[in-house]
Amino acid sequence: MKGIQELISHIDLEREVVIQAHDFPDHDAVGTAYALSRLLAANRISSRLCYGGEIQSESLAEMIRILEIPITACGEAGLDDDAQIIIVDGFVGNTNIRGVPGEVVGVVDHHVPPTEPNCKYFDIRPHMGACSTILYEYYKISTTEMEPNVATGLLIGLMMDTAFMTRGVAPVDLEAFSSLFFTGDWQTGSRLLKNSLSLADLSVFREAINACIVATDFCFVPVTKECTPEVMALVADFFLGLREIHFVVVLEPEREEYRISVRSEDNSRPTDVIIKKALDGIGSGGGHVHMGGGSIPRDLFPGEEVLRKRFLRAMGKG
Ligand SMILES: [Mn+2]
Repeated sequence: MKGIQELISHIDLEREVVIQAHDFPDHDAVGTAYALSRLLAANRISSRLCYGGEIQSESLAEMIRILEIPITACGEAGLDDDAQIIIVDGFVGNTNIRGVPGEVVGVVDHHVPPTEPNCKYFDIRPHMGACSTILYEYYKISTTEMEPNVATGLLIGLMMDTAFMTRGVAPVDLEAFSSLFFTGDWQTGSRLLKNSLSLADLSVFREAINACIVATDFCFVPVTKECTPEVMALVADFFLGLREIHFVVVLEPEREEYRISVRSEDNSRPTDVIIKKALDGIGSGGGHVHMGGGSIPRDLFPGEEVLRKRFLRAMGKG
């Protein structure tokens, strides 16, 4: 059985342990990283928390403040080559993990990996709605009492990734939810998640509503304004909320690449499969059945209309 004791058996106690959330982390990644560091602490192993890129989400920044999570950017952490890295909610083969010094000893994740991780310990459970649920199980199996702040962080991660328990939910996610709900502070958690937009984001929505192209139940939404992954995800969720729409692609330009955020309400069109087909040869991406994302380097970007048609073809419609 995978769990904290097996992970610990692979850790060299003489060397530093660093828990790394994926680049431009989300609530699930930070909540999981924090829970893991506290669980290691309960086993008398100290660790540091870091992330690649930057925190782009205001609500995540507030979660970190309120829960007093001691996480810093990898660049500021001053990691040395000797560090033992545990990656959560993402995988080293994945493009959203930045190459940091140190040895990757562990991966705890709920995304389908592109290849099997090449490290001492990995626990990857793609059927789970959130990485937070995996940490819930680690606490449960090891019968470790969970601090309220840890529970709140995991609850936020779980609610975020499952869109308040309506997306990709496994039975164990429900078990985790009902336990974390009473151990943690669900009011704070839901307030943070339900106020993640600001007036400044309205311009992106305005543009998206004007630019969207609908073909039967597929909505393609090219925006030209740069926005955070979180706002992109909320734009995608907004369009998925339209009764006629069952598949959404939001396209957004960044400095060096185009990013896409994808949502599906149709199990026969899982986002990870459709993204891989549509971006074949021009970009990369992945995700789960109901939510996914990807990126296309600028020099390979085929143009909005060609990209839209690639998605139509990937869905067998064109
Ligand atoms: Mn996640």
